[in-house]
Amino acid sequence: MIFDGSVHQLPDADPTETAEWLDSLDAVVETHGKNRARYLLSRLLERAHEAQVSFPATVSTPYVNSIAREHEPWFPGDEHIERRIRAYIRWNAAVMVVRANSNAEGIGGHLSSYASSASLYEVGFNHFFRGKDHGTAGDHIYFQGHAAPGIYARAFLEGRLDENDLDHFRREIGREGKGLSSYPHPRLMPEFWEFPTVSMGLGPITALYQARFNRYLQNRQIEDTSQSRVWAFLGDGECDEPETLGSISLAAREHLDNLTFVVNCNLQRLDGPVRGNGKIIQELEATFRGAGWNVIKVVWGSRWDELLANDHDSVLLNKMNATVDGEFQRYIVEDGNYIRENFFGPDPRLREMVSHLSDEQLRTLPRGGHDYRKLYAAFKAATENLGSGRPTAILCKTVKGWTLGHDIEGRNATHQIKKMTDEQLRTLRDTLHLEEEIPDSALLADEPPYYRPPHDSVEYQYMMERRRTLGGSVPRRSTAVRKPITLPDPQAFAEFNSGSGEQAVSTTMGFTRLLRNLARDKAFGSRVVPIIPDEGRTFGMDALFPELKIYASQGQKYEPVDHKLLLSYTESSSGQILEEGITEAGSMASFIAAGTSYAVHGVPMVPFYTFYSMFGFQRVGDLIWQAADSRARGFLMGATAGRTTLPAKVCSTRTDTAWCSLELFRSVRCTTHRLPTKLQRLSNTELNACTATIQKTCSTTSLCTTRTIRCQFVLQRQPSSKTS
Ligand SMILES: Cc1ncc(C[n+]2csc(CCOP(=O)(O)OP(=O)(O)O)c2C)c(N)n1
Ligand SMILES: [Mg+2]
Repeated sequence: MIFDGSVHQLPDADPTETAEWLDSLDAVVETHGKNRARYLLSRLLERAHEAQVSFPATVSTPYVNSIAREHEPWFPGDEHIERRIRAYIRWNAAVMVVRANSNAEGIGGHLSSYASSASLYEVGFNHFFRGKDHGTAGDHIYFQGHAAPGIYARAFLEGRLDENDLDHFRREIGREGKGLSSYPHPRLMPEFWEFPTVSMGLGPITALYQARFNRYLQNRQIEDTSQSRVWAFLGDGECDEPETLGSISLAAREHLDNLTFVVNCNLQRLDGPVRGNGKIIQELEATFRGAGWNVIKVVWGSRWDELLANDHDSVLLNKMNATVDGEFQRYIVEDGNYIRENFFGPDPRLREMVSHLSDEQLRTLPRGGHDYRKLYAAFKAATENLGSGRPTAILCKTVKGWTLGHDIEGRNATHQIKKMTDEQLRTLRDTLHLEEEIPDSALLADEPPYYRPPHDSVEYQYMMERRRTLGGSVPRRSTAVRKPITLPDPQAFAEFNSGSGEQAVSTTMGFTRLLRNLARDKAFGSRVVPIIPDEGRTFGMDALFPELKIYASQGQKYEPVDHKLLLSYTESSSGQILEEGITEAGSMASFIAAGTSYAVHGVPMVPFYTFYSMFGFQRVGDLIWQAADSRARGFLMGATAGRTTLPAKVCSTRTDTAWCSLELFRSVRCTTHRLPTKLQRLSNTELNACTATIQKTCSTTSLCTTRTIRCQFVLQRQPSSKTS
C-alpha cells in the first residue's frame, strides 16, 4: 500500500536519522509487538498534531471513546435529578404510543428509537440547546423524526402540552386537526416544530445548509448568527441515504464549526442490523474524518474505563476492534454468561479481566450513548470546537429499545413494536424506578397513566430553571419578525412596462433583469438570495456575477482567468449569489434555509432558485415537498423552459411533465400564468400578478414556482383547500 508517495520523491535531509527512527520502530514491533508499536505511533501523531505538524489525516481510530476519562470535564448538573426527569419522559413517551395503539389499532408510532436516544436529547435539553427567549434565534435543532414521542413527552413535563394533547398523538381527526403530528412538521404544528425531518436524509442535508446559511447571513452582515449552533440528530440507518452524507465535504470546506451531527448508532434500522458484518461507527468515523470533520466517538460507558485501563496486552481492545455489529447486537439479547463465554471467554487473559464481575454486571456494562457524563463531555467538546473550522460528528453507540425490556431491546422487530403488555409496562416502571409515582394500583386502570411531577417538585423546578437559563423551551417555531422586510419600490418593475421594443428578449433574460433590479432596490435588495446550480451561464445569469458577487466564505484567493472581462467570475465573502455547483439537493436545501429565515431568524429573506428544469423535477421534487412542509417562502424558477436561446434543448425543455409532477403535490395549488415571448407590453394584470406573488411571498406563507416563458406561479395552499 502506498501511504504517502511524496516521501519517496523528496530528498531525505538526513538518511542516518531516518534509518535510526525506522530501526527503533522495527525493534519495538519485534520485542513488544504490533499493539505497542501502534500505541507509540498514535502518541507520536498526537504530539505532531499538538505541534501543528501537518500530517495526512488518519481516518480511523480504534473502537474506543475519543475522549479519555481523564479528559472528561466536570459535570455541572445534578445527575440524580436529571435521571429522574429522564425516567418520567421515557415513561410518558412509551405510554403515549401504547395508548394511541390501544385506542386505535394500527395507528403506529415508535417506541424504540427514542428509548435509544433519550440521553442524547436530555443532555442537550438540560445543558446545551439554546431557545429564543434571550432575543436571539437560539440553536436550530433537527430532531430525529421518529423520536418525536420523546420530544412531546418532554413538552408535556414542561407544561406545554397536556394529557389530552398526548392522547391525540397521530390522531388529529376528532379535534379539528389539532393533534400531535406523527413527526416533526411545521405545517401541522406551526408553533412547535421548526424543521421537518422524518424523510430519511432530508434532515441532515437541510441542517447542513442551514449552518451554511447562518454563516451567509453573518458574512453579509444581515444578521448576527454567531451564537446559533445547528444540531442534527440522525439515525445510523439514515446514513445510507445519499442526502445524509452526500454534502458533508461542503461543511468542512465552509468551516462550519457551528454544525454538529449527533448520530444515534443503535446498530439497527427498521428490518435488522445496519452493518451486521461490519461496524457502522468505524465506517462513519472514516467517512466524516476523511471529509475533514471532527469526530467524537462515544462507544463505551464508564464501567469499561477500568477494564481498558488494565488492558496491558491490548486483548480487550483487539476484541472490541474485531467484533462485528451483528455480534454486539446479539450480546444485548443474551445473558451475562453468554457474554462471558463469547466476548471475554475465548482468550484467558480477557476472561481473567472480568472474573470479578457477576453475569448481571457483565450484561449491564453500558454503552457510551447511555452514559450521561460521557455524552455531556462529547457535546461540550463539540461546542468548544467553535473556531476550529471543523464541523463535529458525535457517534453514539446505543441500544435500540433501551430500558423497554428483554422482549423489545435489541430485537430485530423492535422498530415495529407499538404495544406493550401490562407485564412489560410493569417491568418498564420498575426499570425506571417509578414505583412511587406509578403504584401498582395505577397500572390496573384500563390505560397506563401518564406522570407529570408537580410544579413544586425539585425535578420540575430544576428542569424549568435549566430551560430558562438556556433561553426557553425548544422546539418552538415563531414567526415574529425581528428585522422586517421592505417591499421593492414599484420602480423595480417599471422598465418592463415599456417592453423591449423591437428587440426580442427571452424571458430567462427578462427574469435576470428583474432579479437584478430587485437586488438593486435600496431597501429590499439585500434580502434577495439568488441561488443557482452550475447553470448560471445557461440562464444568462453570469451578468450578475460581478455586480452581486458569488458568496465564498473564504473570499477570492486567486485572480480569475477572466478578471479583465466586464463579466468576470467574482467571489466574495459578502457575495450575494449562492452558486451551489452541481447539486440540486444542496441548492434546494439552501432555498429552504433562506425561505424559512423569516421564522428561524425572524429575518425574512427572499430566495430565487433558478433550477435547471431540463430534467423536470428530478432531484428538486423531493425537496420542494420538504420546502412546503417547512413553510418556506420564495421563488423557484424552472429554466430554461419552452422556447429558448438554446435551440437544441427545445424539445426536452418543454417539460410539461414537470408541471404534471407538481400537480401531484397535495399541498400546492397550481395556477398557470402565460407571459408573452417578448417583454413587450406586459399587461398590468400580468405585472400585478408578478408583484402580487412577490409581495405574497414576503408577507404570507407561500412557495412560488415560476417557469420562465410559460410562467407558472404556484402558490402553496392549506392542506384542506381544494386543488385547482
Ligand atoms: C426516505 C425514507 N425511507 C424510509 C423511511 C421509513 N423508516 C422510518 S424509520 C426507518 C428506520 C430508521 O433507522 P435508523 O435511521 O437507524 O433510526 P433508529 O430508529 O434506529 O434510531 C425507516 C426505514 C423513512 N422515514 N424515510
Ligand atoms: Mg438505528
